[in-house]
Amino acid sequence: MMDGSYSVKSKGLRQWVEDMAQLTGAARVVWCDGSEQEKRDLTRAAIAAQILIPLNPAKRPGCYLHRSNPSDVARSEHLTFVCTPAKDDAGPTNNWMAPEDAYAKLRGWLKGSMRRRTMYVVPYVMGPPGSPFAKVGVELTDSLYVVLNMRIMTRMGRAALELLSDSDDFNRGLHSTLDCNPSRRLICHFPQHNTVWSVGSGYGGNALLSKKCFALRIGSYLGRKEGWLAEHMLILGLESPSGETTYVAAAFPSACGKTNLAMLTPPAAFKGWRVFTVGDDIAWLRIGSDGGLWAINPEAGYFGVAPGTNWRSNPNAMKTIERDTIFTNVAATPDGDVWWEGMECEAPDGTLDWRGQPWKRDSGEPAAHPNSRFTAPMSNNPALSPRIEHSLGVPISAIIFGGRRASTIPLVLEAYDWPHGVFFGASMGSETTAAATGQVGIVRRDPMAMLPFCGYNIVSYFSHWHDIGRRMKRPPRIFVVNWFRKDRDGAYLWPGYSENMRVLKWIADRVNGRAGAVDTPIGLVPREQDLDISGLDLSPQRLRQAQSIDPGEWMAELDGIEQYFTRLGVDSLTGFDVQIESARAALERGR
Ligand code: GTP
Ligand code: SPV
Ligand code: MN
Repeated sequence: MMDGSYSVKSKGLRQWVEDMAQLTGAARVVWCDGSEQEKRDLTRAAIAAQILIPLNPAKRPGCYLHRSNPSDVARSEHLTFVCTPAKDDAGPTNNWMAPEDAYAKLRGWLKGSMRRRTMYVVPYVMGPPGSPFAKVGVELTDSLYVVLNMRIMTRMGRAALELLSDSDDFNRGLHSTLDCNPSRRLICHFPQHNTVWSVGSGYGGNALLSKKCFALRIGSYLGRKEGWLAEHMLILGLESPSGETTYVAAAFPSACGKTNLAMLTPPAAFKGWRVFTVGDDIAWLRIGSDGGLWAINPEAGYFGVAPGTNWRSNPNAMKTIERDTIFTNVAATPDGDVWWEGMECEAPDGTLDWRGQPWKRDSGEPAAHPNSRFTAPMSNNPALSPRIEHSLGVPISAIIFGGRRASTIPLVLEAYDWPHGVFFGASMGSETTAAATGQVGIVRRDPMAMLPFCGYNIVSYFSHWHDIGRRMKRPPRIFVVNWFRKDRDGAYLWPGYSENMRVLKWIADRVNGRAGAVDTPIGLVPREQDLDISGLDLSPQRLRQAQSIDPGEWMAELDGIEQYFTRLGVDSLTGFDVQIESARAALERGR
């Protein structure tokens, strides 16, 4: 911790911190430096305040459990606003408030909100410092939990102030927990001021302002202005036995498998193949001097979904969370360890649920919250890409769009070209998950998995995607995947997890010109001989079902997509109307 702002060169930063301390009436202002000593001090304070519960150091060294307010367990999309001067700039998918109204309302709530609290100044860098991609943010927060999470999720502390130097160009994030009451909760973005004000929530994407607020909502706005893309994407490197690495970025909606794919362990039959994690949630993508698309992961840690994570589904994640991890809203075992649904073992007797109450196995209630998470440093990941600190990032050969769809969408599909792929991305649908409050399991359109995260008009966002495509000499190929298709009995048709490697391999072989495909009315798919299913315990009939394209289902899908685009006010410049018509015509011909 630094004694004060004396070493801060940025006048704009000093002034802003002073203004915000005055507004919130903070009893104390603490500048974070990111040091080990500071981590020890803040952790001790968090334990004393019962914000963190130490886990058994023999089982989980350096690990803690946090139980959030039960009314504050996921992102609050209905309370998230984009406050651009003109409503149209926020577009049809964002909640909008006039900036002056939002500032006025929040000022009222923030006034004196930190009177008995400490305001932590958390400077951080998104991206490798020194990279042309890197950007500085500063979050002011009264939450120790937020500070300790930001320390894992970003490159936090002195490095950020050094990079910022005397510049005033940084994201201004103000966060106050208030009393976690949803009736006094708002997450407001002011893209034109590079500013985010978040009040009334201490959870995840609502409160760790580097993540969805800066890296995606404000990031996408800046990306449009500056000619790049901020996306809700994992990045991975796929190394073949001959040592060739193919980099892939994939956009799946929240809790639809990004972390799992990014950390994939290939199945036994894929000897010599390796997956390296570059990022698990966010990608910043730029056109490189070679005319290709280059990506970095702006984050430094993972805020991953706990339920479903186990030694079989994701051994690299299990390794990653063995130490120095903060667990949020998982269940606690009597021996000081953690538990969640989808672990391979039963919960032991005496397990406490995510609220800290004794868990009754027959209660029908989960022990861990469905959106319970781990915050872990990426340096713990055994599969971390060696290129993670590379200032230019990695060259992307393929982009994948995926969702959680029980029907219609085949296991894998390849677009004919960039505009067709943009149409795929824009028309994506997915079942809602516990990552946001609201009903779970209903299919909603989620363009590019950015529905909750695009910080400006989604129709201009589609044009921006087209524009990026036009500016590239060597655009990545675009694919669609669906791990979540079900049979009539509701069982998954595809085993998923490590077996997704088989689909990744086809994708890599396609972009490297080594695999075949066959045309369908919707796009290109692998023929039976194109997908490597050696050692896979799956009947050919189920695989065909997972891969099938049903003309009736697709006609209905296209109708749904068309209605959605009409609702958004998508114009013919996107070319989406032509894409829909040619798919319809192809389906008609095929019948
Ligand atoms: P966010 O962090 O919310 O953006 O989510 P994410 O996209 O990183 O999702 P994550 O990888 O954490 O997976 C979410 C849930 O889906 C977990 O419960 C996983 O176990 C499950 N899941 C991931 N991959 C697969 C898969 O291939 N098949 C099936 N059936 N489930 C999967
Ligand atoms: C998501 O919901 O997509 C997440 C978790 O990655 S949160 O940080 O809460 O947004
Ligand atoms: Mn996410």
